[in-house]
Amino acid sequence: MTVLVPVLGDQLSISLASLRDADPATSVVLMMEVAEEATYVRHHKAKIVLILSAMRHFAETLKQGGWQVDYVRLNDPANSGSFTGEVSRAVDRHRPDAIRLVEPGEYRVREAIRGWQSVFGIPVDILDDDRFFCSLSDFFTWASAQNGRLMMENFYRTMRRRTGLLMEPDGKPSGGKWNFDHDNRGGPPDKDPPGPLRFNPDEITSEVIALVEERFAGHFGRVDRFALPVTTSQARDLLADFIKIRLPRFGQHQDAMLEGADYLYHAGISTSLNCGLLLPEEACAAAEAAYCSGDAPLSAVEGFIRQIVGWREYIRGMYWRETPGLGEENFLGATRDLPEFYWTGDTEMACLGDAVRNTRDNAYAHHIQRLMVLGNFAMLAGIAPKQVADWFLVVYADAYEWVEHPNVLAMSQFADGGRLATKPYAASGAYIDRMSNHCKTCRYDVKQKVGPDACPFNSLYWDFLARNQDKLGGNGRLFNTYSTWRKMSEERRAALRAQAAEVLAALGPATEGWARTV
Ligand code: FAD
Ligand code: DLZ
Ligand code: SF4
Repeated sequence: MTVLVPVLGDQLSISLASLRDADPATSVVLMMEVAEEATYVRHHKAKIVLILSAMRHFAETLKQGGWQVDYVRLNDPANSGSFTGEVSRAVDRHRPDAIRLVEPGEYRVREAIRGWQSVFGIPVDILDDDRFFCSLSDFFTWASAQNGRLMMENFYRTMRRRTGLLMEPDGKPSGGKWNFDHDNRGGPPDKDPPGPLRFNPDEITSEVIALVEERFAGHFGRVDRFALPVTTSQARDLLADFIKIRLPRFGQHQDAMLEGADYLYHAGISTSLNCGLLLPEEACAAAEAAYCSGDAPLSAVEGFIRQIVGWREYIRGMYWRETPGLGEENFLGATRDLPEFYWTGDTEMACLGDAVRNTRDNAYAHHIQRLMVLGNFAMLAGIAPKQVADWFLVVYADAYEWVEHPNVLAMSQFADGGRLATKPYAASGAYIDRMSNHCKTCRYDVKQKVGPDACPFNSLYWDFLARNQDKLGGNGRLFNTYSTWRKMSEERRAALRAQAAEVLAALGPATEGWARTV
């Protein structure tokens, strides 16, 4: 009996369910570099390098562990370019009795795999991806018991109880509180702390960089400073360094931005978590241990663990609950094209320019840059959510539809009408000024709302609310905001809307079309 075990590029965990119980003597592990995965959206070059290099390293690890690995390279002349095409060729080569794989992270791929059994005429066994704390069936059970409103905070508390993370023996949360958000609202620090560990490309990565530069030359982003972890051992070093150096102040500066500071106190571990090099339980256990040993305060550790046990797991559950519909939603009816500067960074708005620079150079931006600068501006400007989602999927090395769609479409663009977030994450320049030092050097004046020097976020904020009053006016959490709008004089409101119209007219559409598939 021969079993073909396809392992996809975001399944690079030695404890993967399909490998865990398999017999190396009768299994053939299939790893496939396929063009379709790099081009269904035109991924940032660094993401392609990351996945291909990590796949090649993982294949070596498997071989050393006694596995038979059939590895198909991108430049193999017979490469069909797709998962289904490569599994078909592998079936011809190995004549397996069955195919066994872990469910993929994206709906698009899951749909393709569902057809394999009838196409290949052999059993296809699809296993749960148990590299998450919460299985999808447990998430759906939790969701169906919520009386309609699926609050992340409720899910998070359920997960804390279930995992025992930061829980006391009496069943109470450590420190007597579930949430230390109030301690975690500090503004920007004076200087950038030492960033995440950087890993110089070895021979395998250098070869992949050359391949990607040649084959995907037209894709967005820089790869000449590629330094992401591509093995589990590197990912663990990255995590250990974060726990020691940046975790203690992670909470305090979680929402802050500093010009030129790419990671601030963030961990930079999402690329490793999402392709399987690092497991979420390792990250949480390391953070909890730092609290127990007194090396990091509870507010920081709780904040970090909430991101992983709460947000990451909740987002994944929401993706599978809401997909495929979510990708097409557009509650606010936004239709404008994505402005060119999302690709070029060529804007006088300092906050946006810095976020795009980080994105282009590192295939990274931290949460507040993504949510309150890039996402916020797109929503205020009324950019079509599908274009915003495609952009986010292209530009980040940690982007997969399961994590990107709920974050972008539901959280940052309110395209789902509020099933995930109770109100839109809309903010004027004042928020960015409070949380960053960008406004100090910006050509615009954050205090001004109209006139040639006015911060564009200010008029766009009010215009967004006015434009969408029929859809958002009844939202209780926006009651005070709409009261303020109504109390403004008619002239003031007209001036703000005229200013916003000028800002929008100057945006113009993107011409590069990086996101479009080739
Ligand atoms: P840290 O701030 O150090 O947080 C630690 C970990 O918590 C992260 O590595 C991540 O695994 C997890 N986490 C935190 N917030 C979230 C969240 N909202 N959803 C899921 N996991 C979370 N994350 C992705 O992994 N891929 C994406 O494509 C992605 N797109 C996003 C788009 C938007 C508009 C927004 C607002 C957020 C997005 N996020 C995405 C979530 C978050 O921004 C990134 O996980 C984070 O910036 C990764 O950097 P880090 O490892 O330094 O995170
Ligand atoms: C992102 C990516 C890229 C760029 N290339 C490959 C690849 O060549 N082979 C592969 O197995 N996986 C790749 N991936 C990751 C897949 O896109 C990911 O496994 C699916 O989207 C399922 O989540
Ligand atoms: Fe951004 Fe406005 Fe501040 Fe400039 S003034 S950095 S555009 S918020």
